[in-house]
Amino acid sequence: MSTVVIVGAQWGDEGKGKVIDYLAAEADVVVRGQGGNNAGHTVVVGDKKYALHLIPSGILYPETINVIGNGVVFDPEGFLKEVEKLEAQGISTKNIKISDRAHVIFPYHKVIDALAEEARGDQMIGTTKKGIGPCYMDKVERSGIRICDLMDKEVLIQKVTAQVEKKNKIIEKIYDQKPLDKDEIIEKYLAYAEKIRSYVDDTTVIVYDEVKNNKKVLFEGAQGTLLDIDLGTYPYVTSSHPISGGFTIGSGIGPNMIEEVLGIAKAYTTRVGKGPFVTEEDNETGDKIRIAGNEFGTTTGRPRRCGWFDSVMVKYSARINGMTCLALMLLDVLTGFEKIKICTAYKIEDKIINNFPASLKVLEQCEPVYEELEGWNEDISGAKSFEELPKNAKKYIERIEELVGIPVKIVSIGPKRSQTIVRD
Ligand code: 2SA
Ligand code: MG
Repeated sequence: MSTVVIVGAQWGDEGKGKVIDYLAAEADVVVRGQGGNNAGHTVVVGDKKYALHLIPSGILYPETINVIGNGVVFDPEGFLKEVEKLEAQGISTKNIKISDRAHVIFPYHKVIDALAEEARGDQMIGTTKKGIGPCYMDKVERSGIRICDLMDKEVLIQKVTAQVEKKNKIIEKIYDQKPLDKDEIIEKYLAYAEKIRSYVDDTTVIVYDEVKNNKKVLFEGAQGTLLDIDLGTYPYVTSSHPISGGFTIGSGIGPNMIEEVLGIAKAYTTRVGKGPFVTEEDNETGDKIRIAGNEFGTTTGRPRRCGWFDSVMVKYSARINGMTCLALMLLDVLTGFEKIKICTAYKIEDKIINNFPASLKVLEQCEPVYEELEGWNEDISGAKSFEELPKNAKKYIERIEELVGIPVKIVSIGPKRSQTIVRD
């Protein structure tokens, strides 16, 4: 297949970075189309570990073009820090293209993100405080500042001046905090502009041409399906479209240019941030998964909430993304559990629910209906094929395929590139 979309099937952190890195070996282009440096992808190569946020995971291959598409919200400070870190690790960052249409994150977005969270009190979303939501708000309100504006000194000064004045009113009048200094922001962003200028391009043309020339293009989703602003667990979601359809808008391609949609799911479920989580194990089981899976946020270091695999949710994900197959990640984390549970349906009192509900109130009342499978104790981290896996691990994978309704083509049994089983 020459174009593949990779999406998170759950609430993010499914291990997309690893799969993308694996597939990027053969890709000509890797494209990000939504979110920003709220994302955190960990890629392990040999004994080196790379934490990527805004830069596509194809960066670890010197020949791959890495596109930051128009749908991304771009934080120049975060970007330049990431570039610096990668360069220090010996990774060339030459092959990055930043869309001239992407919206830019400014300090007032981050300040407002944090203040709005605080104001929400116990209704807080648990955002990464990277300014993502407020930047998308400006975009939708049609007052955002884009990369093409950042590239034009006159436009930048005019737009930042207007925005800082407006945002300071919010910061001072609503939140009773110190206003931001416009000149300081302008000076900083003019310097950033020069540092990123060589990366800026019309990425819609690059992506289109590459697809038309039958090059291998990977669309790298960030966050996960259930964090989608439209189809996720609203309002406990991010402000963009992490689903496959998000790429048509977020990178400027037609939907008919997407050939395959690979969903990435963990062999269990995690969530960072607030919101309902039907299969959560807020107990010793959850702690055991968290420790075995090192379930802490890549961007914020927050401990992730952990629980069992939820097939109601992943089946919903498979449907709304048009997933053609699934990669099942972190299967090794479940080694040593005597019994492993899979949620096959939800119920409220005696009523069985098979489709993922829209209402949070309903979702909060849902109890998981579990099926219990036998676990395995064998170390699976060195398995080279599906056949080599213990009988119970194979049964677990096959049951997931049955419940979700699509094949599991990739099984990950450890963080290394070599610990990846690809099935025919
Ligand atoms: P935001 O900052 O506005 O996008 O937050 C809104 C919700 O989206 C969730 N969110 C994430 N969930 C999982 N992983 C994410 N990336 C980092 C990681 C997170 C981290 O890979 O670990 O390091 O903490 C991510 N980004 C956003 C967020 O938790 C809110 O629920
Ligand atoms: Mg992550």
